[in-house]
Amino acid sequence: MAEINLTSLKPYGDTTDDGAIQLSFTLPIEPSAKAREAATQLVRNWGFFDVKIAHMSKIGVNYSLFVVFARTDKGIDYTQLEVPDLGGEKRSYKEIDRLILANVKRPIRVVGACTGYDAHTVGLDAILSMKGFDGDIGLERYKGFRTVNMGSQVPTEELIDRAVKEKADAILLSKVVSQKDIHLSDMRDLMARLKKRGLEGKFILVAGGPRVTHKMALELGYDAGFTIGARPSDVANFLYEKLVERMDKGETEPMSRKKKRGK
Ligand code: B12
Repeated sequence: MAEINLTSLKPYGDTTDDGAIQLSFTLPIEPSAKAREAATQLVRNWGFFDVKIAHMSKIGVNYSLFVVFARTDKGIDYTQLEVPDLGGEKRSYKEIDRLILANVKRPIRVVGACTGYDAHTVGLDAILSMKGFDGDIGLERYKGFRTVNMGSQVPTEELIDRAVKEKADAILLSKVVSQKDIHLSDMRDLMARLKKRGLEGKFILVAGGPRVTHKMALELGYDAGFTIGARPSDVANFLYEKLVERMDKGETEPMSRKKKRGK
């Protein structure tokens, strides 16, 4: 097997280090030989070579979709990257439920919503609803969670009001649409309003969505960010561990307990 050069990591297409990539984009012109040449030159202008148009089709009046194969010689030094990772132990729902019962001694209260303009509820439902996602049951089905799913297009103030009313331990925010970085502004909006109401640090703050990363969430002052492929048990386990950490610091009820948990 070919050795992988991690100090200059490149995409793999047919052979190691060939730098092969696939791009897809739309141009606001009709498909034609000229449009094909425009797409080719555009991709070359971006620094790629061996540019091949694999697909060109009309996707509306005056719009063409392109799928392009190309190559790059630029790599990244993978050994130098430092990225925060949610990590954590993988635990089954039964195990997490048992730990909550043993160590928190009450259900963890969570309130979730998609705020602002965002109407994409499938991601949040995947985490919260009974049926869950990818064979992993949702938080509603755990004995160790009491969940409120407020659905979509919830004004941020209403989400905060509900979290206060429910004495929530955690707020779960789903942001799917990322046009014009609306996911970032809505995440900041929640943080700013919490601060304004003197509720900063009161809740465990978890954001999720396809364009959310854990790194980004931490930078915005959240406790965690979950992205594509997140499973309910990952979120449940994170919430359990975070709550126990807060209890140990005496930041939340029940009273501070220093005992090592996880057994
Ligand atoms: C279904 C869908 C819709 C449905 C939504 C129905 C519903 N009730 O949710 C409808 C038809 C309403 C819709 C509308 C629109 N949509 Co739409 N939609 C999609 C689609 C096809 C699938 C999204 C989905 O359900 N994914 C499956 C779930 C399970 O994945 P997920 O959301 O990533 O969730 C996972 C993780 O991200 C994470 N997660 C998500 N949220 C949370 C929250 C927490 C707390 C945690 C812990 C984890 C977590 O866990 C989940 C499980 O792993 C995507 C394209 C795609 N293939 O993704 C476009 C897409 C999201 N839509 C898009 C757009 C543009 C729109 C519209 C603006 C279209 C329009 N012009 O009208 C409108 C916007 C409406 C609005 N006001 O928000 C764009 C967004 C582009 C962008 N960068 O912002 C996409 C990417 C399509 C595209 N390629 O253009 N859409």
